Amino acid sequence: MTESSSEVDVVIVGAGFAGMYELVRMRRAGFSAIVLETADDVGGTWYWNRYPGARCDILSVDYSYSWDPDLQQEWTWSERYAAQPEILRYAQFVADKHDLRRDVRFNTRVTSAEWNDDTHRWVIHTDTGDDLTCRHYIMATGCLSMPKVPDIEGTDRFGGEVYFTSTWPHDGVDFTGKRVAVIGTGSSAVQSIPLIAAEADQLTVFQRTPNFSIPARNGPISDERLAPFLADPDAYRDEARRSAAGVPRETPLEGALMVSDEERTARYEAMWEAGELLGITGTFNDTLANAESNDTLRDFIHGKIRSIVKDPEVAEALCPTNHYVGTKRACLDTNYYETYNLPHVRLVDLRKDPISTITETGVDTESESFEFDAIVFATGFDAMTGAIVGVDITGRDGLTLKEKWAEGPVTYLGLMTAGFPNLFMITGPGSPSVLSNMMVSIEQHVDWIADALVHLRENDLDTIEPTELAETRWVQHSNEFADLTLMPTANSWYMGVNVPGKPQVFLPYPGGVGRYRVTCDEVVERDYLGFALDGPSGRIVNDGIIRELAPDVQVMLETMAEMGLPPIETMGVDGAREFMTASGAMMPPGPDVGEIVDGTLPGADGTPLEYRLFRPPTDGPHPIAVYFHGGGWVLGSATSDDPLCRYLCVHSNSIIVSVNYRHAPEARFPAAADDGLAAATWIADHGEELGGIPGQVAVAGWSAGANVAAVTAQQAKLAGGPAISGQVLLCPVTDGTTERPSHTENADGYGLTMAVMNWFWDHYCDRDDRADPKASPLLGDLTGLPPALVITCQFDPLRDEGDAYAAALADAGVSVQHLQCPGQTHTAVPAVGAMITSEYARAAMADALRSYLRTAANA
Ligand code: NA7
Repeated sequence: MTESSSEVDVVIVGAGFAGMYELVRMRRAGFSAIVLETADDVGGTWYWNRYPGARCDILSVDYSYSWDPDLQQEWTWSERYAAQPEILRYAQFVADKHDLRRDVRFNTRVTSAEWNDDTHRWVIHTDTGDDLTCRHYIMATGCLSMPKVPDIEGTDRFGGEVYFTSTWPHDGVDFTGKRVAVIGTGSSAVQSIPLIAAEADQLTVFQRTPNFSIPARNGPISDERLAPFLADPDAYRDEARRSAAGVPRETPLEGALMVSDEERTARYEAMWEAGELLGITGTFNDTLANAESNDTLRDFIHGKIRSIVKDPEVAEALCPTNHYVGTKRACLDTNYYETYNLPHVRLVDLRKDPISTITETGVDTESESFEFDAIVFATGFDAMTGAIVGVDITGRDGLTLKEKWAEGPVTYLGLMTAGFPNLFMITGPGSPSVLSNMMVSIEQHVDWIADALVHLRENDLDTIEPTELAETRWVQHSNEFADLTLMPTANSWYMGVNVPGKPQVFLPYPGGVGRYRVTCDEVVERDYLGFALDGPSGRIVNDGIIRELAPDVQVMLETMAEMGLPPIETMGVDGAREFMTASGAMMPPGPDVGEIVDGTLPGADGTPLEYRLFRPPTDGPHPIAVYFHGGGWVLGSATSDDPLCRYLCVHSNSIIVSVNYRHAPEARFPAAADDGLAAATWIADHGEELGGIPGQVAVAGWSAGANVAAVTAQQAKLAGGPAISGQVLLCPVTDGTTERPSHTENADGYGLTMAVMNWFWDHYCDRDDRADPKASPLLGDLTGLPPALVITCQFDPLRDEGDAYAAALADAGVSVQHLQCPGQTHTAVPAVGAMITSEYARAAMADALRSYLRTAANA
């Protein structure tokens, strides 16, 4: 490719690690490609960020290419965390080895790019005046490459030396004998401050937000740490690709609060000694999700800071208190906190004394004037989107990317965005990127893009572009994941908060690189699901949603699949019951209630039925709801749905009486149905004795328990009592025919399977009896029934029969609230404290009970 050519298959912007590898892949695939690069050499981030102390914060053995196996033999890192000059030399070595520079136009900045929908080409304009036309336009521009414009008044007034860590002079800076200010205490500052302090006459650090930092313990990597890589590099890399953050690590099995104080401290000490970024939040499995767990880590690091920094006031100022550990990118340092013990180093806490202006000679805070010879801005970047929207990119119909992303970036998989065909982003917003080892994420994106381009060529297609549905739902999925964590609570650049006026949305995908890779691969396997592909042979729109399950449900199902448990129906009845008891014991217990009373009441045939009564902590008497547990009429007990009962008790401020009923196969149909009515009658009659409001009860239940509840409401109507004020039916079994689409679509893979459902039915009820409304309440007379809340879940085999029941109740004139829960499964809603995204469904259950019972009490 020569400079005079103006048309290529692919233009790649950026000659950092992403652009370099993309060029390799394009060449290998036989595409003509040009890389445009502002700098005069390769290296990207490592070309620009030359400040003292700049080094990676992922071990170099991990932060290195895997695509050239020989490279792993040819290059040896001198330290655990290589410094910038060594990483830049590595990039240059790769460029030399693969003769990459011949396809790179250095000193060339892309100024704008437009899509031509007639020619199906991008036109790329550069500041050299040379335009390029290409089929595919790939932004390999990095996540932290657009320095934040200084937002401090008077910045350009300062007459002394001004430096930005992000664009450091190539021949270095000598601070000897100088009075130096560093503004900012992010990673760049934390790395550079000790080295600047070693030279400067005086160093003043202006800190707005302290960060969490642990010692990097840099030096040669230990044989022990390197051993797994050397033993089998391919397996090691493969593990990295499947891991959460792109580095092989054991997944912690415990939460921070599950171990003793001593054990927790010992593990944190080990983390502090190990000096690895991912270890900070990777010591326990709930550090980034549970505030209380995170507090234990915060306290530990605070203790370390206080033990190192001698001046207690300075130590306090350095202790981060306004964000959880890991919700802003934590740092690895070498002597950072120790530096504040030096007599010529001063920390100015801007939270107490903000900067009012930068002056000709220094910095004025609200209460003090400082004079400096040099100011170092370590103020960060317009992260993840800055470099992308920094170029005027115009897609189809004149829409610019800046306009499209005005409320925050919208991408499919962080790779592409609708309206901008053939525009790819490497590690774009919506991909794991900055939450991961960038090398692993870069290689995965480059490979995916290269494969997509080959796919287009092989299928005589010109363009690829995500559908709006696919990208909207991807953004939603990513946000839902983020909302399961503490990450969105911090004022971080992950959230765009550091740049004034930037929309505040969580930018990277927080589901982990392994899971993300599986997702990207699945998109391809499902014929580029969520993409429209177009070419001379026609347009193929494969609209769809790649991840419909709520993220916590997805994680739960993945965990269960990994456990490889045998199907319940193969365990035998006793085995299944034991299994259900054991798995229930592993669930969070649910909220505290005022009182729990265990007792028995007479069933339909006089058999004593256990019940557990949950009384709210508020003053009574309270109205009463009768709750029937799930378990397919075969499994479960009065205590097996404890967490949900506790939740309903507290949130509806009602007594919940969870009552057992006789189980199959020992007592087959209609034992459970008859016991439901007997229990509701007894509880309504004995309400006062139970400390509640007598006369009326509501009924509630889950799954087969919801079947018993629905049948009880019908039987009570037919029997003329007891008075049922309302029915709350969660994923009810309503119809024994099991021939609806959801029975097939969701037959397997979502917790409750049709195999086990059929096993339950067979134990409970003869086929001939299933048409009886006491087995299939959908077939009953629904007129005159009490108001109902029916909750159904998208990925539940029972979804359609629940939906049908809600519709039939409404047709019969019953007041029905029908809540259909997208992304949820049969077992998700009862999992109080474990499944966060179904909280609204539990809240709806409690609200419904409250309203039925209060209405009844006031009647
Ligand atoms: P960061 O982590 O964004 O740090 C920037 C720092 O500058 C941070 O402490 C900011 O405080 C501070 N800052 C920014 N603007 C101001 C103003 N106006 N006044 C005072 N202080 C300010 O960037 P880095 O370059 O250190 O690190 C970026 C990443 O590169 C790093 O995480 C690694 O992944 C590599 P704030 O926290 O906003 O209050």
